[in-house]
Amino acid sequence: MSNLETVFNIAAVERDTGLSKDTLRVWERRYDFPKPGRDANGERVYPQEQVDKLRLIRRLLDLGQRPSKVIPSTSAELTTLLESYRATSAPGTPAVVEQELMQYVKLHRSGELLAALHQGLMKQGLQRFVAETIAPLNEAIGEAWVRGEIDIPEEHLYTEQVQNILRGAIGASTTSNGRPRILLTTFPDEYHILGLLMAEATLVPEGASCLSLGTRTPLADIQSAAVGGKFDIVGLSFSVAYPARHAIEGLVELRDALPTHIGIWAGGAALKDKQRRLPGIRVVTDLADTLTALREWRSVHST
Ligand code: B12
Repeated sequence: MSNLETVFNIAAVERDTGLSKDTLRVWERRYDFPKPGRDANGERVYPQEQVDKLRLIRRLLDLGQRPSKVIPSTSAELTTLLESYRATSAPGTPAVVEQELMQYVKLHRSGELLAALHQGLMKQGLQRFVAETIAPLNEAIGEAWVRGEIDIPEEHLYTEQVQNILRGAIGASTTSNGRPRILLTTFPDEYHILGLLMAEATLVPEGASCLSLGTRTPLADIQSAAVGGKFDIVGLSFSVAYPARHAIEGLVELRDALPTHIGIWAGGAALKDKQRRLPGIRVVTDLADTLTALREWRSVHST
């Protein structure tokens, strides 16, 4: 390795690729890739082209490819494979507003993003803003990520600003003592928070009381918070990235752990078409269905 070549230590590679140090070391042993050199202290250093290949691998794993298949391939082969995914997620014709918001995300213009989101909220009102602007924008962000147009920092920037705007608007439309009382959270491996916030933004203007614990709550804590806080419903969110089998197992376990008078609503793309496998749980397919679930609950509990 020439001295002039740029190299990265393992912490930098972890940060850049999202692959943990442990994963990098295991792959090195198991697949003979990556193949780091060593610095003067004997610490691993990775050349740029290996880091580039690791980034391609990370993206393909996120799309469901297996390490044993992608790691032995060349960077050129991986790029071709990634292209085939990109071709199937070609951009539709996003609305002008969506295009403008996407540009702000890509250019890290968070102030302008926030202002444009705020304007959309003012024009549409909270429920329509969430259903008609944020839901399609999530899709567009996810697709731009598959095409390699944005990366984790841009996704974070996007999520932060959407959270800011939704939290403010939810706070402003909260009424006290509304029913049902809904506890919102996700299971421990689910980091995606926007589904929860979108559900809350849909329910609160209807007079429901929501308490969000944010993401990643252990099942035992969900159970004790729901019982202790006298909630009517526990609402959980599962993004499309969440393995449906785990979601079902966890939900069945939670159903058993909760008294029957506490309902469970489970939403998010991971549970599409899974209602049949979840007796005693209301699978919510989208935001319109969230309102239907609310109406159902109120009609059953009005007496
Ligand atoms: C923002 C984002 C991130 C951010 C999240 C930040 C945060 N704190 O939330 C970061 C960068 C951290 C991230 C991480 C990851 N992400 Co991500 N992410 C997204 C993005 C753009 C939005 C996610 C989101 O919150 N969606 C909102 C959800 C939950 O919407 P929904 O499932 O359609 O649900 C709707 C309704 O059902 C209803 N609803 C949802 N929940 C509930 C609950 C109740 C009670 C009710 C009533 C209603 C309701 O509301 C929604 C409105 O339409 C999506 C794109 C997308 N299409 O969703 C990708 C996406 C989900 N992520 C993806 C991936 C792969 C990942 C990572 C694995 C990447 C990685 N290697 O790190 C990790 C996984 C982290 C984890 N363990 O959870 C993929 C999943 C691909 C797949 N098919 O599996 C997606 C689809 C991007 C893509 N196109 O490839 N991500």
